[in-house]
Formats: sequence, C-alpha cells, structure tokens
Amino acid sequence: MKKINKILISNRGEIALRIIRACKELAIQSVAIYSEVDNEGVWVLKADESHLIKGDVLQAYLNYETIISIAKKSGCDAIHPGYGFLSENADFAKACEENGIIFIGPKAEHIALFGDKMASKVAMRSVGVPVLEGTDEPIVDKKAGAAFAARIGFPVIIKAAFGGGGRGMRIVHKEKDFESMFDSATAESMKFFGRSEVFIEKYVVNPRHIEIQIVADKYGNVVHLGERDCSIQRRHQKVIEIAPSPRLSEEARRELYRISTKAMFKLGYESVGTIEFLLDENDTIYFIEMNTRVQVEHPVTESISGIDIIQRMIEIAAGDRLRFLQEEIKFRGYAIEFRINAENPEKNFMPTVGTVTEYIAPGGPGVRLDTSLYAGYTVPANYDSMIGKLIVSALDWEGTVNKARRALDEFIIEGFPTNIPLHQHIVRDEDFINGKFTTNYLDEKLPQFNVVNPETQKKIEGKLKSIFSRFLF
Ligand code: MV4
Repeated sequence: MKKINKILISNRGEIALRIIRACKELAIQSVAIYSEVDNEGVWVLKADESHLIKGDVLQAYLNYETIISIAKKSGCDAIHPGYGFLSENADFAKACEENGIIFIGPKAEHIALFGDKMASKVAMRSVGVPVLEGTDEPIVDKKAGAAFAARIGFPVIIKAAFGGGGRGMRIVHKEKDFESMFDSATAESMKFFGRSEVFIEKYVVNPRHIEIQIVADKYGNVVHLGERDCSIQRRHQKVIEIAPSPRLSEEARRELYRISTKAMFKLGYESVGTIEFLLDENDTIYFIEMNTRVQVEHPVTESISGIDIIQRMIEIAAGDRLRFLQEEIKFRGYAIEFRINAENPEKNFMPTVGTVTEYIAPGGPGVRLDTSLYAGYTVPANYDSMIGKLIVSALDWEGTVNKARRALDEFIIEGFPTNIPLHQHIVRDEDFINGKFTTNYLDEKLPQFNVVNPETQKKIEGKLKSIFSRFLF
C-alpha cells in the first residue's frame, strides 16, 4: 500500500495545476480548495475533488485549521503547500503532522531555522558555507549597530531577520545615515512580518544572484540539480530565471555544488530546497538565505535535468528513497523562464485585472507553459499578479534566446496589459543575449526600453481589428 494516495493542494493558480498534474502522473487523487473569487479557476476543474472555502478570500489559502479539517474529511493523507501562502509556515507543518497528515515539505524545525535569516547564516557557516560578515544577533542598540557597521566598513545592508522580498531591507552607504535607516528598516519589518529584529551585513555591490536546487530524502541522500541565475529582478520580484547560469566559472559552479550538498547532508535536510547565493565580480560566493519550499522557477531546473521536482518531492514525503544518484544526473542545454504578470509596464507595473478576451498560447518544440489562464477566464484582483510562466529550452544559449523571442512573439493575451512586451525587449537586448547581467540589470535597462514593442503592438491591433470587424456595422 502506498503511503500517499490522496493529496490536498493548499494553493491556487498555476502551481495548484502543476501539483495536480504530478498527482495524476503518480496515480494519486487530488483535492483542490478554492475561495469565493476562484470558482472559475482551472485547478478547481482539474482536481478529482474541489472544496469551496467561504469567507475572506486570502484566508481561504491561509487558515490552516479549515484546510486540515477538509483534508481529514476528504480522506487525504498529505497536503502539498506549493509556494507562498502556508509553504514556509513551520506551525502549519507541525499541525499537519499532529493531525496525521503528511506535510509535503521539509521538517518543521528546518522551516523554522531557515525562516530566521540570521540563524540560517550561523547554521550554514557552521557546516562550511561562506557567509557575509555581519551581526549574528539582532541589533538592539542602534549606536552599537552604527559602530559595528563602521568597523566592517560601508556600504552595509540592514535586513529583517524574519523577512523576505526586500521588505525591511536598507542599504546604508554612510555612517551618518545609519540610525534613520535602522529605524525605518525596523518599522517596516514590524509592519510586514510582525517582528522588528534586524541584522547587518556587508553589502555586495552589483552581485549575481545564483541559487542551487537541492533534493534530499529521509535517508541522507542529497543530490543537487544545478544552479539557476535569478539576477533579473525588479523590486525583489524575479522576472526571468535561467538554468544553468550563462556566465559562471566552472570553478565557482563546482564549489557551489560541493558546499550546498555537503551543508544539506550535515544539517539533515530533507525534501526539496533552494540555497541562495550572491556572487561578486570575482565569482566569490556568499550564502544569503535558504528557501524551504518548491520555488516558482523550478521548471527551468526540470528542463535541464529531466527530473520532475514535484513528483520527487511527493515521493520523498512518502518516505521513498531518491531514485537517482548524483552521477546519474545529466544536465542538457539551457532553459529560461519568463514570469507572465498581469501588470502594466507602461504604468510603473501597476497590477491589472480583467477577463481574457483573446488567448493564443505559444507552443512547438522546447516550449512549456505553466499557467492557469484560458480564454474567458477573469483574473481576480485579490492575489499575486503572476498569471503564468513561459519556459523555453534548447541545447545552447543562443538557440534558447532565439526560441524565447519566437515563443514570446506567438503569445497573445488580450483583455488587460501584461509584462510580455517587457520580456520581448529583454530577449532583444545585447547584454542579455551576451549573458551580461547582474541584479542591477532592470534598473539600468528599464528606462531604455520603450516597453511596448511597436511591431508586436501593430500586429495585435491588426488581428483584433480583423476579428472585431465582423461585429462592426
Ligand atoms: C544582499 C545584496 C547585497 N549584499 N545582501 C536579499 C534578498 C533578495 N531579495 C535581495 N537581497 C540582496 N541581498 C547583501 N549583503 C543584494 C540583494 C539584492 C538587492 C538589493 C537591493 C536592491 C536590489 C537587489 C536585487 C537583488 C538582490
């Protein structure tokens, strides 16, 4: 008898659909949940069973007592949290286990450890991973904080100890600015995370953001699935992710793999996870944080490794041994993921909502589309603006970029603005094509991009005119 026969998915949108697909391929029953504004969600139709959670539409995916009770009543033996929502909530993981439900993810103690950014650094340093110079304790006295910053040298960065997503983060270039920056970081941290603790570390100017995908079973088998380059971000939201990194020395790559797998083995980590690093211009490696969930950008790693990360995550939770050794993982080619967001690049990326009036999905060889969109679907205003992910892959970097250009040009979503025109600019940019980018890329390039690609715009307008002319008189 299998240990996991029925899974409740405590998430929505494209990731809920992604998990349902994995369940179907593993012959596992899937149970969806949905809020009152999500009854049109494609995952609601595709799951074997779906349950409406009434009331607050955000709480529907956060109230874990309700979710666990639905899981129990519907006979689920496990819950997959996806990303966001409850995925990195140690109390939820614990509550699942206490109710006899398998939490598909790491142990609660690891979620809690890596939720604390300072404790993460201390733990990783103790198992041989290089970290940035900084404070191991929260700063309580801002005068002492300023003195510490002066000692390690400016610029420094103040970070929320229990934060993420750039909230509660301040870069300080001069000692005289430290105290006011400390106050605003502390206040913002309190507002967003309910905890005010902040710490200091040395600021790396113009880094690349590289992360390592780990899969580990309950028996100490730890395998890495290579790296992703997530340098192309805007306001701490990743926009494009690439595997492998197109500009990384073989030496740094080998070192990243070695320290990451060794650390996870020593810390007894299980499930999937991602270790984030910053690399400076000399390819010097610094650990910054660890994500204890499956990430949005996992498909690029699936593309280059051939490993189905969600399926393996389910098997690990069921107590299966990893099906592969490190030596059996063979990386092939490149993959790029473009996050498709309902937002208006012309209006400072303001989130947009609306009904999809026209929908033509790209396809063909090397194209994967993970989305919950369909023609006629109305995007609700209550959640994240990411409505899908386009993933392209090919055997070499140039071919992958060419494919990306082609696939993005095929993609038509009408009814509300999206960031597709931004992606169309990026894949035509010489620095992107040459793999020359750091985390500053979009700050530098956005002003140069005339965000709507005029050629694409003309084509779309022509097409819409020909469709709607039938109704004009
Ligand atoms: C940093 C850093 C430079 N030095 N830490 C951490 C969380 C992630 N969302 C961004 N993080 C960074 N941490 C040190 N010590 C640079 C970033 C960073 C960043 C910082 C400010 C503005 C934009 C940024 C984009 C990517 C990464």
